[in-house]
Amino acid sequence: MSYFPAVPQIPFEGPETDNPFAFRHYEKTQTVRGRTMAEHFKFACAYWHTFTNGGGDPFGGPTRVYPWDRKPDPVDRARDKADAAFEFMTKLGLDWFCFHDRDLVDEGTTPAESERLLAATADHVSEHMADTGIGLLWGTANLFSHPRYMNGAATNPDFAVVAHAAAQVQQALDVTIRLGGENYVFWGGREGYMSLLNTDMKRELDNLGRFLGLARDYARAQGFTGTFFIEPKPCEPSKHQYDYDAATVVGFLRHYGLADDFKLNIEVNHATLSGHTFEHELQVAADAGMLGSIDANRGDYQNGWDTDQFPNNLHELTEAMLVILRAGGLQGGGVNFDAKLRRNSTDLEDLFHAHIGGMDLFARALLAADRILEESPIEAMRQERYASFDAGSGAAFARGKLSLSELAALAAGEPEMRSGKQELFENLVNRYL
Ligand code: XLS
Ligand code: NI
Ligand code: NI
Repeated sequence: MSYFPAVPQIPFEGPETDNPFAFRHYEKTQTVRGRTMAEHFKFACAYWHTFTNGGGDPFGGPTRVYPWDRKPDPVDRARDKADAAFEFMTKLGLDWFCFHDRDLVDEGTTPAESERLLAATADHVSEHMADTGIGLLWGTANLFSHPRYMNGAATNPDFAVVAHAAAQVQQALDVTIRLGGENYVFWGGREGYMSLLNTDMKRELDNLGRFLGLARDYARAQGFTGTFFIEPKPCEPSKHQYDYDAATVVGFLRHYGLADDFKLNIEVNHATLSGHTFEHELQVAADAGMLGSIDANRGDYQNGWDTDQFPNNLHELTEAMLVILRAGGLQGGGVNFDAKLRRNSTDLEDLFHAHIGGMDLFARALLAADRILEESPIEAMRQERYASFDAGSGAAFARGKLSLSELAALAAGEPEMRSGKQELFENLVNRYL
């Protein structure tokens, strides 16, 4: 049975096509900088937004009832969902997917029952993976929806809840490993606080660092060789989340001895919520050698929450692709569409339009960024701003050869004014859009 009978396999037809079910720019096999577009991006479908999200919001219930979400038995429903998911990904040419444990199948009433439900679902999912060649980019545990996690999971002040979180993470790691997952993600929506009055922040952070180390040790002992990612977000649902932004997480990972095994998964809308640009967060991660993966979406300029809209700003994405290309690409991860349809987009086909648009936009941004780096003087202009550190005393300083007094003795006359030329840099980028 087909869940999307009206939608054909999505072809690449080029920029001139009028076909809404075709790619205009994303051509899987097209090579840019020695790698195919498919290799650059490793586009992934987010199981939660695409197959479990009916469009409910705090003011109203779902507007979409999915045909794969009807049967009473949880494993039957989970199988139908997987059938729909793999049909959808195959038609789009999406080679990867990501899930929370609870997206695959409902939670059981005990950890043992949850494990049984997950295993039964994984049997079916792994058949689809073998048939289609679609891979698991990352798995994760939903440690934020269940009421038991209202005060946190690994950072909960109650040890009984921390133990429960461990049982859940262990099972999520098991299913990720069983399905050949390339990476494993931690996003700590409840790992933070609502009020500092009742919170011992240091104790909670120590527990979080310890918990992540235990998860790593367990997964490594099971043979998992992939990367662990932390996904920073400053707030929502907690007032303050410990994984506030990329710089905070880099410091945390180094402090708790996790820097060799963990990298970052940078989400666009989380970056903007933290008061940074997406490219800033990417650059911080890249400079730390921790640019692992990205969650693609966008926020809303007027709203202060995680609206998770599909990407559609070419200019912003091109600036991001400049950072990613300069960094040599993503380390182990890919581009996961952590984005959802608007509540009033109620046709099943809208799921296709959303992903086609996002994939095409990334392709355009990649092509533009590549040309900017290859054809424009931007790299040379940026380097030239720092040329005084490349030779003479500047180079000696950069190599750590000067004391403060030696450096101070080199102060002579008022330095010449040197323009930052921001507008010229901006014009260079715009020429390629
Ligand atoms: C929520 C997060 C979440 C993570 C996975 O804001 O983006 O969806 O990506 O837990
Ligand atoms: Ni995300
Ligand atoms: Ni998010």
